[in-house]
Amino acid sequence: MEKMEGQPGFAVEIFKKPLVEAVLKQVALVSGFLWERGWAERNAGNLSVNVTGCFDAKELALFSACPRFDLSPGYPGLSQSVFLVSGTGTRMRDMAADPAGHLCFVCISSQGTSFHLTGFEKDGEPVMPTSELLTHLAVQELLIRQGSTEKAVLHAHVTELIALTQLARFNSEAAINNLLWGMHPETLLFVPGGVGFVPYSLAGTGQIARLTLQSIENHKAVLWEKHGCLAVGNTLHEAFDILDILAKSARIYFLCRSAGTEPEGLTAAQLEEIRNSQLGEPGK
Ligand code: 2HA
Ligand code: ZN
Repeated sequence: MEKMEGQPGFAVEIFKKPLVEAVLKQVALVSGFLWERGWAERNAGNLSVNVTGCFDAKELALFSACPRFDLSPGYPGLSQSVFLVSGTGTRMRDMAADPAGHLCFVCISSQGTSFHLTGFEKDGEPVMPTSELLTHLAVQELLIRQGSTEKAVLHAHVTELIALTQLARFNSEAAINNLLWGMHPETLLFVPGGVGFVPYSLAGTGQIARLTLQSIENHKAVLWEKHGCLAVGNTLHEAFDILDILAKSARIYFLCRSAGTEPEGLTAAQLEEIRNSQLGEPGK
């Protein structure tokens, strides 16, 4: 790893850009929500936001002076894109108090086969990107390929959703979406494309990145079996909202089960009526 010498000045400058500061405010709020909900124990969860639009061509060129790290696989679709990425080992509750101190800028090279890194140091070491960087980059590349306006990717350990994936009967897209949509009208309204289901894979691996990429193509969120979930949004708030709505459905299910009963769920006619209403966000 190359030293971060000479970089703090650049990092200080770009963290102060008004558009970047606006993202930092969102990071602080959303990471605080995750901690308060119990969805981010220890260093659980991570996030990335595409902030390429905050930089002009001259500023983008300055990243090439920052330490460079190889990327495998390459992400040609991310050429010259810049992301704010949560630091590996970072606690969400610490990031809520000091977002800039727990994030780093990742600027992808023109070939997409490496990235330049800048940010502050934490405990004398540079803040390095999350262990789930491969998943974040794969999803961010997909969003660009789809021409999506979505710029935020959020992974969290949403307890209620993890619990659902522990039940084998919900380990399919059809079964889990029927359950989630049936528990509350807003779930179908705001997550009309449903969630994808990613079978258990080791955290931080290329495999979980590949499976997530396949699964999220037609969804705004995916569940990672026995681990957590990941959502995309125009902003971090939007990505959080998706997880929050899904968690509410899961909670209603478990509350009914705790009361000793199987919930009825919305009827097919009720779901159809919601589908035909115009109130929801357009699905993906
Ligand atoms: O960032 O949640 O999946 C820590 C994790 C890994
Ligand atoms: Zn995780």
